[in-house]
Amino acid sequence: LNTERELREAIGRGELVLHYQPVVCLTDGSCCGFEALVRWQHPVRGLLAPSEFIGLAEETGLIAPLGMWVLREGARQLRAWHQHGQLAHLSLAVNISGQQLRETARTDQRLIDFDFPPGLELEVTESTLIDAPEAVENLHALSRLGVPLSLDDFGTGFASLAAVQRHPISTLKLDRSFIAPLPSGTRQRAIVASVLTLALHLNLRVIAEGLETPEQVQAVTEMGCRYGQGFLFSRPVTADEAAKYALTHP
Ligand code: G
Ligand code: G
Ligand code: NA
Ligand code: MN
Repeated sequence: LNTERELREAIGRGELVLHYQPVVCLTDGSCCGFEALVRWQHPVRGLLAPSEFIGLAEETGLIAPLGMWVLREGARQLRAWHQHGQLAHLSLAVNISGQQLRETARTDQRLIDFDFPPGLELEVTESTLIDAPEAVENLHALSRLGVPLSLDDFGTGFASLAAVQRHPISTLKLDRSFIAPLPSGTRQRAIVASVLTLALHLNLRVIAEGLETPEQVQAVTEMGCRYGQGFLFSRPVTADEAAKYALTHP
C-alpha cells in the first residue's frame, strides 16, 4: 500500500504525470479540448490510477501540493499547445477536489493567486457544492477571476439544477452511469432528455461522459447534447498523443 511519505516524495521527485482525454464536439467530431487526469508513475508498481492515491492525498493534506502540481503542469501544457497555431483553440479542464478547495484558504499556495491561462477550466463534483461552504466561497472567487467551472459526475449526487443556478457553473458533465444504458434504457433516456432540456434553457453547456458507442452518441445528440467524452473517441492518453488527436480532429 502507498504511504504518505511515498506520496510526498513522489510529488517532489516528479513521479506524477498527466494524461489527457479529448472533449469532442458531437456535431462535427472536432476536438475542442481535453480533461487532465493525473497518474502516479510508481517506480515499482507501475502507472497508478487516481483511485489508488487521491484518497490518501485528501486524508493527509497532500492534496494541496498535489493539486497545485496538477494545475501548474496543466497550465504549462496548455500554454505550450497554444504556442502551436493549430492547437490555439484548445481548452483544458483540471479536476479539483473539494478538500483542496477547502484547504486553499489556509495554505500559502493560494489557488486564487494562480495565473490561469485562457482556456484553463476547473472541474468540481456535486458534493463540493453541498458539503463545504468555504469551498463554495473559493469557487465563487475563482469564477470572479474568469475561470470557467464545470460540475463533474452530474446526476450522481444531490445537486438539482436549481442549486446549480446559485453557483457560477458554466458546464455540466453528465455522469456516465446515465449514458451506459442508452440507447435502450428508457428511464435513463428520460433523465438525460430532461437534464438536457433544462440545461439548454439555463444556458449551461452539457458534456456527455462515458460515450462508448455510436448509438449512444446518436441518442444524446438527438436530445440536444453537443459535447462528449468517452472511449469511443479516445481513452486518456499522453500529451504527445493528445496533440496528435487534436491535430487529426480539427
Ligand atoms: O483517470 P481516471 O479515469 O481513473 O480518474 C478517476 C477519478 O479520479 C475521476 O473521478 C477524476 O475526477 C479523479 N481525478 C483524476 N485526476 C485528478 C486530479 O488531478 N485531481 C483530483 N482531485 N482528482 C482527479
Ligand atoms: O470522475 P471523472 O469523470 O473525472 O472520471 C473520469 C474517469 O472516467 C477516468 O477514469 C476515465 O478513464 C473514465 N472514462 C472516461 N471515458 C470512459 C468511457 O467511455 N467508459 C468508461 N467506462 N470510463 C471512462
Ligand atoms: Na473529472
Ligand atoms: Mn465525471
